[in-house]
Amino acid sequence: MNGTIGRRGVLAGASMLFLGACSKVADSTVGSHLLGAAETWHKKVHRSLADRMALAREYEKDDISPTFKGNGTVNINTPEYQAATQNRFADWRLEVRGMVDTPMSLSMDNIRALPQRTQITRHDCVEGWSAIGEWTGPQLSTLLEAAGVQEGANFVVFRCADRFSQGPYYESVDMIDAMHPQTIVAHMLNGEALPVKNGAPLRMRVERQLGYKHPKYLTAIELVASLDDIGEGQGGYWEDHHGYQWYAGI
Ligand SMILES: Nc1nc2c(c(=O)[nH]1)N[C@H]1C(S)=C(S)[C@@H](COP(=O)(O)O)O[C@H]1N2
Ligand SMILES: [Mo]
Repeated sequence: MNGTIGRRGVLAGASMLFLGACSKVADSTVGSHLLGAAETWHKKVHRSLADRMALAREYEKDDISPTFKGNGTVNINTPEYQAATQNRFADWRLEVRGMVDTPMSLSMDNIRALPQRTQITRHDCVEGWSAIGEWTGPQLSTLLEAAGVQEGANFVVFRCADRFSQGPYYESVDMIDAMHPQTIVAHMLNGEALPVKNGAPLRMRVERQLGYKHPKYLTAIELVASLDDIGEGQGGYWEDHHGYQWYAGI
């Protein structure tokens, strides 16, 4: 796959799967009504893929919430993090590692120098609150294309600097959410550097997912084939410790 998985790569891979399945049915002697059923299934899967690629609603400046509350970890009481806030995260690094051709360690300047996306979206937390904010940062797809995703990488794991009760906070998404145009590595909220309570200096925005899938205090992006060896194997902090759904699409 040449180290890059674009939107096309994901779709081409998916349609190859469908073609394989359909030709198997066609070869069988079971009859054409089965083929018809397969076609319906084929269309449904296409529809749901298209649905997964659809954009989350974007709002206007006037819709921005006056305050965007901090939830979960809202500060990190380690000497390292406190020192990092003091020098405005000049030494913060974001690693891109795992199943990539070129592992990277990016500075905040590197991240700010990439093409940026700004989006005003609504964040929905399972605890029952929402807030609208304007987020800015490079698309995750830009970082993944630069690093060169290797064939067989199926998930992106996000590592965070904070510990949240039982341990480190981590999350993961599949390649469809990873390559989604609104999945960005945000370093700004409402035109300002990301506040500490909202995950300074970097946090994910995965706009088609619920709030807990948006990791704050981001330190690394890891490409993996399987989630089995990540934490307890369910793909994230909430999934492993509190039984939340891994797929929290909205
Ligand atoms: N590292 C880290 N990321 C996190 C959390 C956390 O506690 N630690 N909480 C999650 C939850 S449940 C929500 S709703 C959002 C809250 O984002 P906010 O603090 O910007 O409101 O961050 C998510 N990402
Ligand atoms: Mo949440």
